Parts: sequence; structure tokens; C-alpha cells
Amino acid sequence: MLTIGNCRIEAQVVDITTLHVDAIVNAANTSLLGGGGVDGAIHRAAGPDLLRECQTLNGCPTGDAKLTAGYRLPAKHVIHTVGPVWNGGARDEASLLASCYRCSLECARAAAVKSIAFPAISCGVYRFPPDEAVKIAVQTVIDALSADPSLERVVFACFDDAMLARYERELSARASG
Ligand code: AR6
Repeated sequence: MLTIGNCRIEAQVVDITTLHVDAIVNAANTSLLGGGGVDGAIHRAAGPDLLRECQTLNGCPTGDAKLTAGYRLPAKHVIHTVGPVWNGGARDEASLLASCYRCSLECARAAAVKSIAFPAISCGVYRFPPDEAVKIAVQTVIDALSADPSLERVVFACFDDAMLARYERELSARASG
């Protein structure tokens, strides 16, 4: 756990679809029409109205984010972002991933979101090396918080203990540094 201004940042092993937060972030693809992984889990839990709204959005470029309602989810909103596919690191993957976190937080601010949960964007099917992805996630969120004092809680939702350990390491390095 780390506190920056008014905001508590924490990591948990949890299914992101169960979280009672204002917004959860979806690791989507450019079509925004669903898929596997966390995307599939979010669409299953939200129900078919989520897909109907996504069909009106005309997709989303890599590194950007778009907001929908949460429908049957406990979260009020879903922020759909599209992470980069890892291709060795020379195709702007790191800056595109950072852009996902920044754009998601901009969407959150526009919707007056006070609590938000992120999955480990690009760390599944898109194969981004998780140690580097987690560093980018934590640093980008911390940097963005100084511009957004209204956010009160950020949760990094992890699928397993190995991913949790990465976030804990990054958060505690910044708490002590
Ligand atoms: N709660 C939290 N984390 C989860 C959950 C869950 N319910 N389910 C999976 N994860 P991925 P990507 C973790 O593959 O790499 C989809 O088909 C998972 O263990 O979901 O950005 C989209 O449509 C991993 O750590 O997303 C795209 O086509 C992390 O979430 C593509 O996959 C992200 O894994 C996006 O790939």
C-alpha cells in the first residue's frame, strides 16, 4: 500500500469484475467487441448491454481509452483501454502502455471517478514482460495523481500471487524512497 496525497494505491489478488469501485479498466482490443482474458470476464459479468454500448464506439486505438457504463457489474463504469502487443520492445510498447494508464485516468477524471481498478494491461495474451509492465503501471499512475487530486483509491487487481509480488515490490520501493 502507498498513499500519495489523498489517494491510497494498493494491489490485491482479486477478480476485477467483483470490485465495488467507481470504474474498472478493461484490457480490450482495438475492436472493443470483446475477447478472452479479463475482457471476456468483464463482458460476461456485465451482460449483453455492455457489448451493445461498445458497438457504438467505433473501436479504440492502441494506447487510448473509452468509457462505458458498468451494467450488471458492481462498478458504475468500465474504462476500455487497448494495450500494445509486445513485439520485442522497439515498437513503442513502453510508451503505448504508459499512455493506456494516462488515458484511462483522464476518462476517470471526466466521469468524476473516485475509485478505480486496473488489471495488468498487456500482461496476458499480449505478452508484455510483467516486471517492466508493472513498473510502468505504478510510475504512470503516481505521476498522473499529482494532476488529479480527486482520486481516492487505485487498486491494481492481480490474477495471481506472482503478479501481486511485483506490484508490492514497486509500491514499497516508492513508499520507502
Ligand atoms: N481479474 C483480474 N485480472 C485478470 C482477470 C480478472 N478477472 N482475468 C485475467 N486477468 P489479458 P492483454 C489478468 O490477456 O494481455 C483479450 O482477448 C491476466 O492474468 O486479459 O492486455 C482482449 O480482447 C493478465 O495478468 O489482456 C485482447 O484481445 C492480465 O489480466 C487481449 O486479450 C491481462 O491479460 C488483450 O491482452
